[in-house]
Amino acid sequence: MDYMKLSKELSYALRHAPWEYELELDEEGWVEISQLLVALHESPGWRNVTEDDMQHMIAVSEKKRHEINAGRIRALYGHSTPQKISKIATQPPELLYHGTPVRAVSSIMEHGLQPRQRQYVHLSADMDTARQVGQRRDDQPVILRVKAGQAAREGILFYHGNESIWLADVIPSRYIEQG
Ligand code: HQG
Repeated sequence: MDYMKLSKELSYALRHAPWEYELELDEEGWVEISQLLVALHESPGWRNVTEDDMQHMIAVSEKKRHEINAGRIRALYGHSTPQKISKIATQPPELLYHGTPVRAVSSIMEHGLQPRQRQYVHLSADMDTARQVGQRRDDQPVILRVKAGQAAREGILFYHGNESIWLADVIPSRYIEQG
């Protein structure tokens, strides 16, 4: 079993295109694993995939992208589906980080951090994670510091994704520092 491939397939289904699997995410992004399996079993590459494979994939993944509970599975972050996944706002750490390509910085400092194609802005709890996120698009990404504590106290909403990822609504540039 190629667990990385399975993770990508499930991320696609649970973050971006559940309708292609005849699934509907509930308000918190959950779907029944049994329904997901019905759809996966129709495709030749996933004919034998099981819930145990999904459990194992989550256990061996470097990043906690998905979670399983009581026969259901969901993506923890990254959604782009039209209906916004509801999250409970919580107080973030004082500082969060965001890794981005050099070419995006001037626009971010002008317009703030925007969710772009996703439902929420994604922030990292530490600089290493932010660097890895930024390196998807630039060998030498810029790591921005986000004054999350202050932003939250002033009304910007933050949400927990996993232990290293936080989500937020648009973050105005006054809370963002470079270098
Ligand atoms: C940028 C992956 C111009 C932003 C990662 C980013 C993460 C702006 C891009 C997770 C902007 C959006 C999310 C503005 C934001 N002007 N550019 N005003 N505001 N941007 O992929 O944070 O491996 O939607 O800097 O590791 O890169 O798939 O967000 O470069 O955790 O699990 O617009 O996705 O996780 O890109 O990544 P994305 P992201 P997985």
